[in-house]
Amino acid sequence: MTTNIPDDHPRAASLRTREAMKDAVAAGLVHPTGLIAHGRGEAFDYLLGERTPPEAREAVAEAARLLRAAKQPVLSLNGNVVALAARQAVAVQKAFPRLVLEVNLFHRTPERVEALVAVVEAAGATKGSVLGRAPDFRIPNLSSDRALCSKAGLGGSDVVVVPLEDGDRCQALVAMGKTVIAIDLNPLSRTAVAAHVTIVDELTRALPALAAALKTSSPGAVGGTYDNADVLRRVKARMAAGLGA
Ligand code: PTJ
Repeated sequence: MTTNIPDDHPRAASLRTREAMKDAVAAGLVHPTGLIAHGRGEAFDYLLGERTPPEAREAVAEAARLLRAAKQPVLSLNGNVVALAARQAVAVQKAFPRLVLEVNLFHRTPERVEALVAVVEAAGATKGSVLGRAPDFRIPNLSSDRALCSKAGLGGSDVVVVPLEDGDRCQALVAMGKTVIAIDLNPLSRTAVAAHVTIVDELTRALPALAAALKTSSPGAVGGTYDNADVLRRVKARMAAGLGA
């Protein structure tokens, strides 16, 4: 059932995205619990005034530096990410062709992986380039199906971008010695805290900013002056100020 969303509705864009997410659940792309994750993201975006904060720009610049220096950079894709931003994810890969795209799911079924890979290819990824269908690696100390991945992608990566991630896998990736860049509107999440760089911004704003930064950035290793804890502290203060607290 399609809902009539009037163009002049003050929340038309948000309602259209919700409608698209609902359709993506019906199509088997997004897991039903992905709608809950989306709602949590919306709530935090509200606290940002639905605008990119300066702290996210700092994080994007650092992320681009780290990715440019990586040997095997990977962007991890789950159901929500593909439904919301397949086109933007492909644009990041086109801006930085060494970047590997890999579908990696918490609620993993072969059918969902196939369907999500097909959507990313339809959005412009080179056919056969999106990994995820044939995992040959397990992330250690992670019992969920998110542990299943590819050596040529997440398994062998040194720098990995994890949008809308669950905390367990983020911590497991950090424990493997990988440099982890999270995109997460919730600055309190375990993912946001565990990652080396956390871009606290909405995915469809963050990915185009990352694509643009990758075109101009010079490479840089982890361990410079960037301080993720300080960035998170400042973005939390910004959200609190948004509440009038
Ligand atoms: O597709 P699957 O099977 O791999 O499952 C994916 C979901 C998203 C269901 C799974 O990873 C999950 O449950 O995620 P969490 O633990 O709810 O974490 C998602 C995080 O992303 C939350 O902290 C949200 O605030 C944040 N988030 C949600 N929507 C957005 C977002 N961050 C940035 N942009 C968004 N659009």
